Amino acid sequence: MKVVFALLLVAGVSTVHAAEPRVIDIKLDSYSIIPDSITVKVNEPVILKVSNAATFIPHNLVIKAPEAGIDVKIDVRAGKTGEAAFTPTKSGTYEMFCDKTPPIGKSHKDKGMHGKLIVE
Ligand SMILES: [Cu+2]
Repeated sequence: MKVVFALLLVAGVSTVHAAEPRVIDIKLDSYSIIPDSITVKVNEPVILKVSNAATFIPHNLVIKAPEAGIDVKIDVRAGKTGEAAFTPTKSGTYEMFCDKTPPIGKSHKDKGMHGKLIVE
């Protein structure tokens, strides 16, 4: 009897957690974001696992779309990995980029560190 109850409980819990976050791996390098386009769904929880493949240059990933429930800014030192979580609430195409800018020269974004997040 106890076993049956436990099984029902497990089934119930897995139904409640139907919206498991989708984990997406993103690689930052000097000077690219790979992949440079990711597609997610409205109301689908997302976890971005962001790794920095550079040897010593720090990078970050910025996606600013508060109107769509997305407000990401994650700094990742060379060789490290970080995570950012969000749940998009509105469809559209939003820019993602690295906002690092050296005192001299072009910003990382201008050097190629940009891409798009598509919410369907
Ligand atoms: Cu950068």
